[in-house]
Amino acid sequence: MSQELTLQQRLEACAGPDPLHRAVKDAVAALAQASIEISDLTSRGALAGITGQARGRNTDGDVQKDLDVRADDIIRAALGRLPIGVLASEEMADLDILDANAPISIAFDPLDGSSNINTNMSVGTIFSIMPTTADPSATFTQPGSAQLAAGFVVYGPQTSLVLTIGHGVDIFTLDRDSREYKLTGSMVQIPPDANEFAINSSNRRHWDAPVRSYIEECVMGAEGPCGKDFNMRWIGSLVAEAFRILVRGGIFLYPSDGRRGYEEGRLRLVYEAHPMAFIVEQAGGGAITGRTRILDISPASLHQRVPLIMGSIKNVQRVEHMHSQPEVALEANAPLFGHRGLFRI
Ligand code: AFP
Repeated sequence: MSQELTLQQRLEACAGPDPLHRAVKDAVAALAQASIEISDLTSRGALAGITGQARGRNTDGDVQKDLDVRADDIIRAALGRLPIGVLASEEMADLDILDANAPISIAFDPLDGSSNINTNMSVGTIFSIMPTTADPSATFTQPGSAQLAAGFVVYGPQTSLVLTIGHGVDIFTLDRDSREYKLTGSMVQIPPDANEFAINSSNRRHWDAPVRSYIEECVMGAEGPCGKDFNMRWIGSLVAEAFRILVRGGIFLYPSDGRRGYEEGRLRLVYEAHPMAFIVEQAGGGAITGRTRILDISPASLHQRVPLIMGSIKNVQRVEHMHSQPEVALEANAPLFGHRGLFRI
C-alpha cells in the first residue's frame, strides 16, 4: 500500500483556517478532479472521439481542436460548483465575471499543446489563480507576482500535476487505481546550470541578435565560450518542456521573432507565461522576456502574447546579459560563428 501523501492531504495541511487559502485549496482540488477526467480522454484518444480535428478557431485565431473545447467544458463544470470571481480561458474571447464577491479568480489554458493530440505527444492544462480585484474586470491586469497559486498538468506517460501556492513547488502523480494524485516530488529545485536548450530552431532567421547569439554559443559547445556541449529538445508542448526542466534543468525559449503575429512571441501572458514563471521561480529558476521579469508584467489585454525564456537560473541570466549588452550579441553573430556554428548565415 503506497504511503505517499495525497494532493487532498497536502492541500488541507497547507490551507489552515484562512478563508482565502481555503478558497485556493478548493479551486486546486476542483481543477485536479477535472484534470483526471481530461486525462481519461487523452489516454483513450480516437477511442473517445479525440482525433485532433479542428473545430474552428478561437478568438486569437488559433485552430481549436475537439479536445480543446471538451477540456474547457470539463474545467468549467468542475469550477461551476465553487464561488469564483472571474474565469478566463484561452478558448473564450472575454472574461466570465461570475461572482464579484468571490475571493479568487482563475485563468487557464484547458489544453496546451493540442496540435500534438493526434500524434500521441504529451499535452497539458495550465492554470493561474489570482485574487479577485475590487473591480473584477481588472483581475487579470495584475502583475504575475500577485498570483496566489499556479499549476499545470502533463497528460503524458504519467499524468502529473505540478503546483505552487507560493511556498515551493510540489509534483503529484496520478494513481490510476485510486484515482488520486500522490506526492512524488516535494520542494522541487531546478538545477541552476544546465546544458540543454529547447527552442524551435526552424525560426532562427527570424530571431533577434541576442537569442541567435545565445543559441550559437550553445551550438558551439565545448569549442565555444560556454566550454561545454549542449543537447537540444523541442517537443512543441510547453507543459512537457517545463516538466523536463523542473526534473533535470535546462532552458526553454519562445522569443519574439520577425514573423507577422510573432512580434511578441507565441505564448500568452495571463494563462501560460505568468503561471509557468511563478512555478519556475518558486523552483529556483528564472523567467524573463529577454529583458523583463515575467512576473513583473501587468497584462494590457487578456490574450496578450509575451516572449518567454525560462529555466535554469544561470542559463537565463546569460540570455538576459546578452540582451543587456548588445555588443556581446553582435560579436557572437560575427561571420566566424556563422561558418562554425550549426547555422550557416
Ligand atoms: P498548441 O496548443 O497550438 O499546440 O501550441 C502549443 C504551444 O503554445 C506551446 O505549448 C509550445 O511550446 C509551442 O506552442 C510550440 O510552438 P511551435 O509549434 O511554433 O513550435
